[in-house]
Amino acid sequence: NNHKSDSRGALIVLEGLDRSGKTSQSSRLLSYLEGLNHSVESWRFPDRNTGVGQMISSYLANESQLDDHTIHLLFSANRWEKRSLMETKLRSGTTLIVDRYSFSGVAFSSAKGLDIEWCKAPEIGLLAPDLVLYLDIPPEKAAERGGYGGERYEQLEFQRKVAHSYQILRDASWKTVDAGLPLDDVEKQLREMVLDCVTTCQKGKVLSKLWS
Ligand code: 2DT
Repeated sequence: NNHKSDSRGALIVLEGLDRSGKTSQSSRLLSYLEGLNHSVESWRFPDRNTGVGQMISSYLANESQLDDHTIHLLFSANRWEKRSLMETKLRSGTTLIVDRYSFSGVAFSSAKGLDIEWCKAPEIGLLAPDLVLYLDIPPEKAAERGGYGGERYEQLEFQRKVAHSYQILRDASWKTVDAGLPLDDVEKQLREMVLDCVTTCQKGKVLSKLWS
């Protein structure tokens, strides 16, 4: 893959409510960048394959109960255990398309009533994304799409709170796309933003840390 050794990859994060289309768009972006011969991988958090990830997975499936602070720290630990691999990949020129990251961590836990600064603290020092793509959809519209599985957070009332938390969290650097549009239209907009970011990173944009 071109540029592999002499320029770094981009850290691109997709955020949004459940059923906003993050997973579909991640795989479309992966194919798109692969088609352009970029070195690229698609990641997601939680990563349910690790030991910590298995604890998270059983919590989400309502098979175990955990204190709100405890599960928050597990989600964060699940990112920390992938941090060094993430940095190695980026520095070796691989772009990472990541489905959910620290912003989901803060949005979901603060939606339960936890203090937002407390929620952010364990994320300090993780790699900062080069681009955050927010797939914006009203909670009611997302719910209409159906296919909420039976997992813990997949309820309209809670998704409304998460949407509110995302509004507080997002800053001017986030790129928002109307996720109510047809998939192809959303993809078209995302492609442009992603390509732009990949190019900026290839040109030497510095890899930084949260929260900056
Ligand atoms: P998926 O349905 O996308 O697998 O997400 N979540 C996720 C948190 O509460 N904190 C986090 O740090 C992350 C990454 C969002 C599973 C659910 O886990 C929530 C939905």
